[in-house]
Amino acid sequence: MIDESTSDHSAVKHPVLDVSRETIVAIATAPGRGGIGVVRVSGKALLALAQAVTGKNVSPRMATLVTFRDAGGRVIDQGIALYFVAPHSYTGEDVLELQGHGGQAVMQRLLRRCVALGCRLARPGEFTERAFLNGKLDLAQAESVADLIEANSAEAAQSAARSLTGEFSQKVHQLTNFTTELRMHVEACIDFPEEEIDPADRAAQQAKLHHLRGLHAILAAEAKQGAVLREGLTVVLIGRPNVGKSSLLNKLAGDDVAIVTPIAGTTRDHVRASISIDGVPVHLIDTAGLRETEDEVEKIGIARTWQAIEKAGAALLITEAGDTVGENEAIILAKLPQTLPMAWIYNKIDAHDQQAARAQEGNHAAIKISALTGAGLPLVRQWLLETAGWQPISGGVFMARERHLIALRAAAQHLDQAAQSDLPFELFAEELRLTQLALSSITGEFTPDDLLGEIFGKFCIGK
Ligand SMILES: Nc1nc2c(ncn2[C@@H]2O[C@H](COP(=O)(O)OP(=O)(O)OP(=O)(O)O)[C@@H](O)[C@H]2O)c(=O)[nH]1
Ligand SMILES: [Mg+2]
Repeated sequence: MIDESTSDHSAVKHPVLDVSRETIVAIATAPGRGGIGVVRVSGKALLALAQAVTGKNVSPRMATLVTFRDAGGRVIDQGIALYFVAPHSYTGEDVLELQGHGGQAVMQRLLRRCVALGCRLARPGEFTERAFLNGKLDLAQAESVADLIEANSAEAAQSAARSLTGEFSQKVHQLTNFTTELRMHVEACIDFPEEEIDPADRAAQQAKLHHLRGLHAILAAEAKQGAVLREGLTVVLIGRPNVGKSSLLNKLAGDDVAIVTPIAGTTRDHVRASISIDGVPVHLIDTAGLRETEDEVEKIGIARTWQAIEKAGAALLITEAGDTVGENEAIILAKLPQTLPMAWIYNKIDAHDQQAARAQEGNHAAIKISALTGAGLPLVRQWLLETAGWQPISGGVFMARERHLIALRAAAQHLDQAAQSDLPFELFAEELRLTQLALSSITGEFTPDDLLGEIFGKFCIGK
């Protein structure tokens, strides 16, 4: 967005660009102060724009030291202009990068200058959308650009980078090509009566299908792990007052995020902390202790606890070592969603002379810990990773989204259908066609416009 409060006099009445060409501009660097800030422009024939802003003829792919000036000739900044000629640029169009000093006012003035010269402010993700539309990236790669920017752990960044370089897409293409090959083989049989088909042909097709399903299963497992790295797990810490929920949150977060006191009913509002366990983002929510109360504020806190439980992916139900989960927690347990994965945490083992341990109690993992000393915390972290669905796999992980998992699941279903014994060739071929369709939606060969809008709309501006 242009900050209207930034006053300069760079607005000119006669843009040098033909607006219908839709040249877009945005500040590509993060808001705030930085050593360098970049304004990026993408469109057609940007030399005139470069000349107007810098007063120089910039050469393609050369870093040119220039002075950026407003319409009145006043200096905006001194910096570097970089010009990339289509199609050898990020977007596949002509791209001009104006690198100045990374101050908000400087960047805003440079941006306003470009807009005054006929550029339009880019929508979120529009540079990458153009890259996709111009065939520079496929859809899975384009999505990984946003995932890479958003990655909060080295593991998430690494898996997004693998998707960006096209490793994930290549595997999807490999599966699609294999499916096409098999489909051609099957379709070649459609025109012949069943009795004329060599049984060896059928056997060869089944063998190929078996191989295809094996490849698919590996890719689906890798993608699922990628989705875990991206989405992580939201966990609520619940239990009666004073059992040590806030203490556990603080210990897991490695910081005094929540107030801890011996007074029951200390935590009233949610306290959140996001941590990374082996690169998997885990969002912890400490809640108000659940009990009957007449205190108005505490009542609201307790209502919020139940709201948090509804949205959580898992719960840690905390009690004191020496107590039995179930008796005191009966009311809480009765109200919890049946499907919510839950571990029972027996806290304060230091005060009860017990050892850290993990066991199974009925359907639940039971973990003995001390939030005070940290004993047993590795067991809690391990349970959280398992519950998030994290299983480190040897081949590495691709950053994948729910959309990709849905497509891979659809492909798996069609492959399962195709594997039914004695399926007529027409139906076999049709299942393979549907498999192809599902797979190619991942890389964006057949993707509806509204889906594209949704994907790129979630990018940051300038990317
Ligand atoms: N000995 C011992 N004391 C603990 C441990 N964990 C927490 N405590 C103490 O228990 C008291 C309550 O801890 P909190 O973490 O505030 O408990 P809470 O469950 O968040 O309580 P509410 O917010 O009131 O619901 C504090 O005095 C803590 O120091 C532990 O592992 N060992
Ligand atoms: Mg608390």
